[in-house]
Amino acid sequence: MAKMFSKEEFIKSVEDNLKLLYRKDVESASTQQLYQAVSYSVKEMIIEKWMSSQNEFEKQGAKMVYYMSMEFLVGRALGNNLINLGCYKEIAEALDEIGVDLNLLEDEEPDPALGNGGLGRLAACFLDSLTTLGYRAYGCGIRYHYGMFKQKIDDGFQKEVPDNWLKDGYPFELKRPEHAKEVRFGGYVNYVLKQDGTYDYIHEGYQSVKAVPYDIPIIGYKNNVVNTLRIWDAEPINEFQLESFDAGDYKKALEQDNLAKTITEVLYPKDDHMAGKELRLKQQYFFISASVQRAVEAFKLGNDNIMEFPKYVCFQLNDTHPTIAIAELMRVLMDDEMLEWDDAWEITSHTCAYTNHTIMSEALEKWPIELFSRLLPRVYQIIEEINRRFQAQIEAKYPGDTKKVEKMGIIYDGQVRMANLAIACGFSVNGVARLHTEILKKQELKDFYEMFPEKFSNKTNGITQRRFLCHANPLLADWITDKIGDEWITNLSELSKLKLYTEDEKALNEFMTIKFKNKQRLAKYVLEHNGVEIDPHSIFDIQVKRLHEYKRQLLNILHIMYLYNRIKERPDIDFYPRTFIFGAKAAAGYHIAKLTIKLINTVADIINNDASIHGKLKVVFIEDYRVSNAELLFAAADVSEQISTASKEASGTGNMKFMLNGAITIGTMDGANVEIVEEVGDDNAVIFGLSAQEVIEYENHGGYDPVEIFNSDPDIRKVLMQLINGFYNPGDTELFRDIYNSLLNTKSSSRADTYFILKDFKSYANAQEKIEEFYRDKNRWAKAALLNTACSGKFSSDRTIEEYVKDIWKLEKANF
Ligand code: 26W
Repeated sequence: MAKMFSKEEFIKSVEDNLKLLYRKDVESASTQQLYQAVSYSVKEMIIEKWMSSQNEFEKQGAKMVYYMSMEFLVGRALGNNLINLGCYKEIAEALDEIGVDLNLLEDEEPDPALGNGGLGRLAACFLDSLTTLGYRAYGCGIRYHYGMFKQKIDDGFQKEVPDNWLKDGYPFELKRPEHAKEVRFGGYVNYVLKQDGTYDYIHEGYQSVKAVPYDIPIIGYKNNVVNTLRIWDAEPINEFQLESFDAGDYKKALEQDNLAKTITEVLYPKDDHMAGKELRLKQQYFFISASVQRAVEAFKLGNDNIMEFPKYVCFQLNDTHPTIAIAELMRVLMDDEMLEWDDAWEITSHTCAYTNHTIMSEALEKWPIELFSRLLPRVYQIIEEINRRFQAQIEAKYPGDTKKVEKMGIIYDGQVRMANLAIACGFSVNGVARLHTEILKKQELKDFYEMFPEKFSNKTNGITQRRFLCHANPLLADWITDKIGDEWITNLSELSKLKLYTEDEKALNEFMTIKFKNKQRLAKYVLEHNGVEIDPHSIFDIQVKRLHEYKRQLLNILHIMYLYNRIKERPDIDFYPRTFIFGAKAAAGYHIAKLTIKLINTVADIINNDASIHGKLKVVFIEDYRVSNAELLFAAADVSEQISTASKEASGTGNMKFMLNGAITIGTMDGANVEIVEEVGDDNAVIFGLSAQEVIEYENHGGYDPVEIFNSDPDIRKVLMQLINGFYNPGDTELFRDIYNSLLNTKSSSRADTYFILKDFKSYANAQEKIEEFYRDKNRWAKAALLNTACSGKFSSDRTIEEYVKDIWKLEKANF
């Protein structure tokens, strides 16, 4: 209980806010107005801690990390802030006493969907753990006016609707115009020869925009530490210049205005597909230049020896998207701080660290030189010099080996390769799961690993149990605290004490009863949002993540079609009722992904309305999958679908959230699944399919022909034929032809069945049969479910952050 809290005071503050904001009282206020008023009252409780934290950190001159990310998928703040303030229950009670349901207020809050998926949510979990562990940190990002699009399912098809999350204002943000920064684009660089024979580089003819920061408090769990997520918005550097307008320089005046308007307008809804658009590069440079300028300015306030910068500051680059920070820090140190190249390089190469989140080639960022040099002439110049010096280093180390330059060059073949810049300059490179890091070392970044082995390390991802257990599953959170105390909330390895209860019948029943109640809660949500009735006694088998071919939602739905065929062929079959639940957004232009969503909804309609199978099978597609409804899904799952083609999923984090909430994983040995199985034991998870090694073998040496399987396996052939014989879509038998072709059509450019769906099909079907058999043994299942929760301690983002701190950031914990 936050010391300054009293129910009466809080309710008074809410009533005052209602009056102040809306001239309303509790009775007459709308739920949205109550949500706003309560949020401002909670903000009031935070402000003191926020100010004192920042002052203490400054006074102590603690080293800090700037976590640079184009995405922060923070989710709703109200409930999470109350949990971390340690007063959720008290506030809920206080509000209940005046007839207000806190849950309803929470549903009024728009999800600040400032991210696509895994990478963005990881950044949010990291801020929660950094602050709860007492480390000084800034999240640096963009205040998109429109976040991840809202997904509407219309006749089974995904429709994208703009996400105007700021329309009612966002109570937890604080505008800081006093910390605004100027960011320059375009123009050209003039060389001015100085007495000492060196040159001064003057940037001219540029357009600039004002970067204005908005700060969002990140509250530590029950520890007076409040860090800041700083998201930058754009404003015209100076209001519309009438004189230049009069001077007929309409274009310049208008352009500056538009520049400001467009930069932070919308998040690129692309996940794992590079968006080579000029605006995307502008967005990257915009928030990075503002953040770097501010970081140097803040450092100088407390320190006058700039060479000590790396001792007090670390820039963690969340994938390649913020990599331009390297050249921008060089620019600021040389052009503003007047340092020589070598000093600037000494600082920069000891300040920047890079995390790789994907091996998908289409996700690796390469910018055309033309675009880069036109938009960022001075920064490009600096990258040219970094590249020249790095290539000289390569030639020195591998004389005459042109292949090395071809693979490691930063500027090559007309492109600026951002990953190469990050690795060549940064002092640290990490993957996000053990298998992924091994694949980076041995395959994707082999040459760099050979040249800089000391830079490479693994940091297996994690998730915050404050949101994904305390907030998402309060029934289970209270039960665990009742059994082992509440230390697990800040030390998740405590959960291992639950192993003591795996032989305790009563405890197992209590555990599964909680799971059943969470399934009922989800069933209520599905009935309200999908109008589909699902039976909480059935097995809830859930796959929620971005729609991507390598994540193989297609394998899941093809298997469901196979199960349906079996039930139709043998109606008396003893089949344990299953409810398959999907949640997934597809990038707007990703055709096959959107077609897969249509297929899932089409199959769902047929199966859900087929009375002859007596509800044995139900299929549900959750519309607009996002952080807030994800919490419901993780708590209600029996089976966690982690079925990506081995070697493709860098880590996954949904897999960890399901494990924490007592679901059993059916999956491939990919990403962090490998470490999940290691922690829980392979008899408490069901693994199938090709290994990463086997997949890489096939990719490097061929030898896989999906047509063979089509011809030899009648079950698979029947299912694939149903894609094109109108069984599911009599009106348009060609609708799913592209999916059929992606699996079999050897003629098309890309290899047929690129993600080995037919190859892993029967192994997957057998694994699913194991799941059914497993589930029928109630005691064994309950034991395994409890063990998954008990063994999930490793997957707290607290553990991940402690590893980053120990090996990369070298931060001291706050002591206040
Ligand atoms: C340029 C467009 C773009 C946008 C986002 C390319 C790539 C991305 C991200 C790297 C994609 C992403 O979210 N990757 C996921 O990162 C998670 C956190 O580390 C991992 O758990 C997932 O395995 C990985 O797919």
